[in-house]
Amino acid sequence: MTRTLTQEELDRYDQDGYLVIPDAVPPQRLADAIAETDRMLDVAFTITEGNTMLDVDPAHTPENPRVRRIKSQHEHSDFFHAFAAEPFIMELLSPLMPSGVRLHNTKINMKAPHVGESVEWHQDWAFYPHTNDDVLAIGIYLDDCTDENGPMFVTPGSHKGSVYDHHEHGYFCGAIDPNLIKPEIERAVPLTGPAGTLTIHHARLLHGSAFNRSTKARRFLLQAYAAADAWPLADLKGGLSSFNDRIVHGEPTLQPRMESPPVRIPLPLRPDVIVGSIYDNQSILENKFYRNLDKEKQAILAE
Ligand SMILES: O=C(O)CCC(=O)C(=O)O
Repeated sequence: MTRTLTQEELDRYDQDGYLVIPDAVPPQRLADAIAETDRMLDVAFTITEGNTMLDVDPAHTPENPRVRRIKSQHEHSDFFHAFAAEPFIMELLSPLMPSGVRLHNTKINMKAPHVGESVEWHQDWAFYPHTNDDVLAIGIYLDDCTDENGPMFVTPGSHKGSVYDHHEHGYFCGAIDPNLIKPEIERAVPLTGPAGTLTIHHARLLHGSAFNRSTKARRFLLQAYAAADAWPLADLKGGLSSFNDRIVHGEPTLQPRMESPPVRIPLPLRPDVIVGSIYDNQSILENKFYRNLDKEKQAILAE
C-alpha cells in the first residue's frame, strides 16, 4: 500500500524541515533495494582504490573492503534508476513539489561497524543552490538505525534560517565550522528507526552524523530531488537533455520559478578531491565538530 503525506505531515515538514516516516516503504521494495546494494558492493572485492561508483576509505583493500559510499547508484544500476522514480516515493513528494519532480542526485552512505565515517555539519543547499528552495532529499535506512550506529542529526526549523559558509582555505569544502552553529548543533535531534524508515529533509536543513560506534552496520540510501521549476544556479550537470531526462514526475519547463532564498556559490572546488567524495572534501575543515569522536574511533581501531 502506498500513501501520500497527511496535512499534519505537510505542516510539520513546513515547520521543522524534516519528517521521519516509519511505514512508507513497501517491505518488498526495501528487500529489493538491500539485495541490489549488496550486489553492487561485490565490486569492492576486486578494486584497490575508489572509482566512479564506490568511494572507499584510505584503509580499503580488496581483502578487507571499506566502502564509505555508493555514488550515483541510479547511473550504475537499472534497479536504482527505476527506484528514483518509484511510485511510492512520487506519491509522497508530489504534494511538496506540485510543479513536478526532478532527480538531483543519489548515494548510499555506508557506515560499517566501528569504522563508519562521520559527516561534518552542512546544508545540502550549499552544494546545489537553485532558483527556489523546493529542494529536498529522501533517505531510507537499509539497516536499523539507533543512537549508536551513526544516525543523521538535524536541527529542526534551520531550513528557514541562514545559509552558512562552507568554505575553508578559500575552497568549497562542504562543511561548516561548528563554532558558527553551536546553538543549532546543541538542539539537534537524531533521526532513528528500524530498517525501512523513510526520512525527508529540506535542502537548507542543517545536518551531520557521527561515526558508527556499534557492531551493527548502518546503510542509508539517499535520493535528492528538486522541483521541476527549480533551476540550479551553479551546475546544470550534463546539459539540457540530461537535465530534462531526470524529470521523474510531471513535465520539464524552461521557465524557472524565481524566489529569493539566501544562496552561496559552492566554488571554487578543491582541485585535489575526487568528485562525489564528501569525506575527502570535508577533510580540510580545520575545526571539525566530530574531531573528538573521530579520536574515539581511532582508539577503537587501535584496540
Ligand atoms: O549518512 C548520513 O548520515 C549523512 C548524509 C549526508 O548528510 C550526506 O551524505 O550529505
